[in-house]
This record gives sequence, C-alpha cells and structure tokens, in this order.
Amino acid sequence: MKVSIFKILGFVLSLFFYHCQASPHYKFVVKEVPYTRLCSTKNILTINGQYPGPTLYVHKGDTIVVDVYNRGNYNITIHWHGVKQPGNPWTDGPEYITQCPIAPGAKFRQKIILTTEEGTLWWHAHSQWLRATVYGAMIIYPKLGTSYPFAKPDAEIPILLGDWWIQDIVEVVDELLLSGGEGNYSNAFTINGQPGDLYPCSKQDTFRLKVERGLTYLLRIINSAVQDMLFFSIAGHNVTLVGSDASYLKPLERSFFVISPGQTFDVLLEANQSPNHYYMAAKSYTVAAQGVFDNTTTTAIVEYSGNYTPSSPPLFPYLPEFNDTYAAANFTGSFRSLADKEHPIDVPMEINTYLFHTLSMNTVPCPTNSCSGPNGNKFLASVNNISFVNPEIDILEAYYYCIPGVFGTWFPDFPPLFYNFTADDLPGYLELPTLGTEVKILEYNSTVELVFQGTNLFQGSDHPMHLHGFSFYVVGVGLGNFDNEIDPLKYNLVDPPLSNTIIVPSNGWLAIRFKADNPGVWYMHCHFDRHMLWGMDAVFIVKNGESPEAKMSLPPSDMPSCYKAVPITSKVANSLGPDICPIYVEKK
Ligand SMILES: *[C@@H]1O[C@H](CO)[C@@H](O)[C@H](O)[C@H]1NC(C)=O
Ligand SMILES: *[C@@H]1O[C@H](CO)[C@@H](O)[C@H](O)[C@H]1NC(C)=O
Ligand SMILES: *[C@@H]1O[C@H](CO)[C@@H](O)[C@H](O)[C@H]1NC(C)=O
Ligand SMILES: *[C@@H]1O[C@H](CO)[C@@H](O)[C@H](O)[C@H]1NC(C)=O
Ligand SMILES: *[C@@H]1O[C@H](CO)[C@@H](O)[C@H](O)[C@H]1NC(C)=O
Ligand SMILES: *[C@@H]1O[C@H](CO)[C@@H](O)[C@H](O)[C@H]1NC(C)=O
Ligand SMILES: *[C@@H]1O[C@H](CO)[C@@H](O)[C@H](O)[C@H]1NC(C)=O
Ligand SMILES: *[C@@H]1O[C@H](CO)[C@@H](O)[C@H](O)[C@H]1NC(C)=O
Ligand SMILES: *[C@@H]1O[C@H](CO)[C@@H](O)[C@H](O)[C@H]1NC(C)=O
Ligand SMILES: [Cu+2]
Repeated sequence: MKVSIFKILGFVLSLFFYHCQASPHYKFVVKEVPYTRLCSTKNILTINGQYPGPTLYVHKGDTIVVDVYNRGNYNITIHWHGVKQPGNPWTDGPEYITQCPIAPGAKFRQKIILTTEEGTLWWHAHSQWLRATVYGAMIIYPKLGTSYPFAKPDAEIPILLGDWWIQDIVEVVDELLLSGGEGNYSNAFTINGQPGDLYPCSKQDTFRLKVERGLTYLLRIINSAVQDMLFFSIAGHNVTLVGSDASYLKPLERSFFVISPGQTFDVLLEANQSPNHYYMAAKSYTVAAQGVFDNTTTTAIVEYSGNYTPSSPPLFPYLPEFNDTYAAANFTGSFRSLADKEHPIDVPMEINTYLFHTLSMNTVPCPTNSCSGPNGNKFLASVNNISFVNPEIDILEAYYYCIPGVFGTWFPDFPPLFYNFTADDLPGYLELPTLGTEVKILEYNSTVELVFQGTNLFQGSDHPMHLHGFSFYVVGVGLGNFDNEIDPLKYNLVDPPLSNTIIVPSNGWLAIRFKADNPGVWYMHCHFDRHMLWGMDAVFIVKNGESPEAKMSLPPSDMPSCYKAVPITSKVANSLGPDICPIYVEKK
C-alpha cells in the first residue's frame, strides 16, 4: 500500500490546525455516577463522570462550543460563569431566566463567546443546587504571542474549593423548600473534590501539590461551594494575588485570603521555604458564627520534592476566626486593577442611571406557625423588597417573542422605603417582602451606577453578588449605611478592580459601575444558593442598540423552550409595548 507524502503532510497539517483552530469543541455528558466521600457512597450528577468536572482550556478572545447532552434524571442548565457572551444571552444558562432547563434525554449546543476575559473563570450548573457537583474550571490563557503581566509561572494548577453533602443535594433542596427553614448544611469542604486529612475516610485521597524549591506556581483558585465564603491559607508561605474574575490586579501579597462563592483568583505561590510538607487549608467565613454552619476545615498538602523527613502532621496555617469581618473586608477592599498602558481601565465617569438595591433577609408567616424558620415563619430574601419568583416561561424567551404575562417591567430603582438599613432593632413587620417577577429595563449603552446596601432585616449577612453578562468596576465599599453625600467623594475611579462577583459586607454597602453595552437578558443574584432560592435575585434587560453589533443574536435552533407548556391565546398583544420588544416573530 502506497501512502503519498501529501497524505502524511496533510495529516500533520490537520493535527497542527486541530490544535490552533479558534473554535475548540467540547462534549459534556451529564450523567449520574457513584462517588464515595466521608465513608458513604451516593450517586451524584457529573459531567462525563468527572467530579470536579473537566477543565476547559481556551485563549483570550476564543469562541468555543460545548455540546451538552443530558443523560441524567434531572432538568439541568449549564452557565459559563464570568463570560460576558456579547449579544448572546441564549446560551448563558440560568434556568427560567435565559432558557428552560435541558430535559433528561435532550441536548443543547452552547456557544461561549470570550472577549476581554483573561485568567480564570469556571462553569457550573445553574438549576436548583445541582452545581454542588456539576462544576469545573475554565483557564483562559493570554492570546498566542502575548504574555502574562508577571513572570511566566513554572506550572499552573487549578484549585477548586467546594463542599460535600452526605445527603442527596436534591433532597436537601426539597427539604428546605418544604420546611421553610434553612435546611441542612454541607458536611465538608473540599479541595479539588477531596475533603482532606481532617475528615473520616478521606486521608488516603487528600489532594497533593508536588512542588520544587525555587519554582513559582500559578494557582487558579475557584470557590465553587454552594453556600460558604472561605478563608484560605498555605502554611509557611505568603501568596500573591495577581488576578480575580479573569481580570488582572496589582499584586497583593497575603498570608491568607477570603474568597466568596463565584469568585476566582489567580494566585502566585513561590516554593521558597525549606523542603517540607505544608497544609493548604480552607474554612468558612461567616458572620453567623454563633448559629449553625459548616465549621469544618478542608486541607490539601504542598509537598516539596527532595530527600528530607517531613513534619508529621504537616505544618498547619493560620486561619482567622470564622467571623473575622475585619480580615475579610480588609482583603477584598485592597483589590486594585493593574490600570497600566497594556491594561487600561474604562470606568464610566458620566452616570445616567443610578440604582440603589437593598439586600435583605425576609420572613413570611406560615399557617399555624408550621415552618422551621424563626418563630415558625418561612425564610425568604429580597432585592428592594421584591422576592424574585421564577416564571414558568424563561424571561429571555418571553422578551424575544413578546409573550405577555410572564414578567413585569417595574423593578424599582430604589427601595420602597428608606429606613436605618443597618439598625440593631428593626421592626418585624418590615421583614415581609413582596413577591414578584419584575425586570429592570436598561437602554443600550446606558452608564449605570448600582449601590448595594445590606440591611439588618432579620439578620445582617454578607452577600456575594454576581452579575451575568458584564464585568463591573467596584468603585466603593464601606460598613453601615451608604451616605449619598460623602461616600461618592471617596470612590476609586483610578484603579478600581473589575469583577463579576463581589462580597457586599454584612450591614455594609458596595458601589459598582458598568456600561450596559451588552444587549440581552442578564441575571443578577446572590451567589449563596440558599439566598438565591429565597429570592435575592433580579433581572436586567438591556435593549438592542441601533447598529447591527448592538443587537442580540438569533436564538440557536435547539434552544430548550418552555413555550409549548403554555397556550398562547394572542399572537403579539403584549403588555410590554413595542418599545421593549426587539423583534416580533411568530414562533413555530
Ligand atoms: C423540567 O422542566 C420542565 C420545563 O420547564 C418543567 O415543565 C418540569 O416541571 C421540570 N421538571 C422538574 C422535575 O422540575
Ligand atoms: C440532614 O442530614 C441528615 C444526615 O446527614 C439527615 O439525617 C437529616 O434528615 C437531614 N435533614 C435535616 C432537616 O436535618
Ligand atoms: C507575608 O505577608 C504579610 C502581609 O500580609 C507580611 O506582614 C509578612 O511579613 C509576609 N511574610 C513573609 C514571610 O514574607
Ligand atoms: C463545630 O460545631 C460543633 C457543634 O455545632 C462543635 O461541637 C464543634 O466544637 C465546632 N468545631 C469548631 C472547630 O468550632
Ligand atoms: C465573633 O464571635 C464571637 C463569639 O463566637 C464573639 O465574641 C465576637 O464578638 C465575634 N466577632 C465579631 C467581629 O463579630
Ligand atoms: C488593611 O489593613 C492595613 C493594615 O492594618 C491598613 O493599612 C489598610 O488600610 C487596610 N485596608 C483596607 C482596605 O481596609
Ligand atoms: C442606624 O443604626 C446604627 C446601628 O444601630 C446606629 O449606629 C446609627 O446611629 C443609626 N443611624 C441613624 C441615622 O439613626
Ligand atoms: C415590603 O413590602 C411589604 C408588602 O408590601 C411591606 O409589608 C413591608 O413593610 C415592606 N418592607 C420594606 C422593608 O420595604
Ligand atoms: C455606545 O458606546 C460606544 C463606546 O462608547 C460608542 O462607540 C457607540 O457609538 C455607542 N452606541 C450608541 C448606540 O450609543
Ligand atoms: Cu446573599
């Protein structure tokens, strides 16, 4: 058999092009697989059988395609956390916001459009709490031919912080909904899926990071826990934060840090200590330190190579007290953008849309005080006193096809009532929220300043707020009530960090700015899944602009739809008005 030289050359060339083509393609098969942790085995949902799920490796500016096959028994959606997806809310993922869930047996081809993001992001399920096991890292390298704004690290390691529940996660949520209380807490935290040495039946599988003295490691750290902010530290070593949420920062050297669910950090670890075994450890940061919470500690081991007798057990790092708000706020408040020639910032300076959102915990009465929340009441949560209720048809579909009666457009710019938001003794009647499915409509290109104000209703709490479709500049943060006269004078408009998830401090405020230049439907929510489930979420609709680039793309052909579930009586008659509906299309 003769094989022509051209065929061989062609094969070599095709390999070459396979590796540098701009549109990598991934296959995600959602399926149930048994996993054993903490001495007990349960079936968990995974992608391709992996827990944590597969890492996506991409370059800045890539567009990638992921075919998601749902071979599990639950409705599911997948979200690409921190990817702005310009004009393409269709494959963003949050259930009942931009799509109906992918039903068991169904498939959805999701396009992920990267633009300015560079560093670390992640992907996770965005339906119920399925992200407890369905999550993975997304590593975004600089464009080919460009480099990091720091010396090239010798190796890069994803560090996914997560949690483990002995109970089935769907049962946890069902129980929580039924009882109206807080439900169960996680039983362990994990590093790369492993609880570590301090838990039963876990020691043999503890994650080990082998290092060589003199080398520098880029840790790509993601907090994928369902419910907890985490303190993190490595014994004997300071680490240097150089990026967060796929945007570079001025280097920040610390002996420990705090990371909220949804946040991602790029951290340099220099292996510059005497060869030994050192624990890396994480535990909860929570202001509810007297209440119930997962107070366990997860560990992994940093192991130097070479001949030596390691300390046994490995050296343990200092971690602050569970409720050390000062330590947490000091760290988060110290982030600064690089803001240099190669990484210029673009903070909106002229604001035309001012928004003020109160973030509150709420309670509502239950018949015969039968719920397991405080005083037999049921827990809810709200933004501007509206506890968000998921619609049956997703908002994007209702918006695009002008389906009436799905959502209202009256999400308020300001809370209905101004009171001392952070007072110690707020009257109980204020804890009752309004239920609603309201959106805030933004004109294309509007410049938005949004101040989050944490309230002390029921109990103050930190809230890691996450916005889909945008990165925003964090221009100010403080404790107590926001002062409209004084606080804006102290804004950082020079080198504010660019984020997609940020901790609004307990009984404090935080101000962000962004330009609404991404047409579509974009979810905003607390990244504690409990708070999100209770209604601490809201939706922005950014209208189409004039030019073709300023318009939403067309829906994908295999878009999971809830449309058929609801009979449409009138074709176009809609309560939203033609000004809001971008296109009138009759759905087939
Ligand atoms: C799955 O999603 C469909 C479409 O929204 C919905 O009708 C159905 O009730 C969901 N099933 C479950 C178990 O949530
Ligand atoms: C919480 O989890 C435990 C097992 O870990 C289980 O026995 C219990 O029923 C669960 N629910 C509640 C409300 O505690
Ligand atoms: C580690 O960083 C802290 C600041 O967070 C500094 O005070 C300390 O000296 C540093 N330690 C080492 C060993 O460099
Ligand atoms: C964690 O909480 C349990 C009971 O809730 C308590 O017995 C234990 O001492 C706590 N552990 C730590 C490390 O605080
Ligand atoms: C942390 O909790 C302890 C009790 O567990 C309490 O004494 C202390 O005041 C709390 N600290 C803060 C900063 O709230
Ligand atoms: C953090 O703490 C240091 C040392 O106490 C202080 O100088 C700095 O201003 C604090 N930064 C923030 C943002 O709180
Ligand atoms: C609001 O409440 C806080 C906490 O109790 C208190 O320190 C502050 O003085 C109050 N502010 C006003 C304007 O009453
Ligand atoms: C929220 O709305 C409910 C219902 O209208 C009202 O009873 C409650 O006082 C409001 N609370 C606040 C903080 O605005
Ligand atoms: C939106 O803003 C961009 C950048 O500032 C500008 O180039 C563009 O013309 C604006 N478009 C509209 C419709 O205002
Ligand atoms: Cu929250």
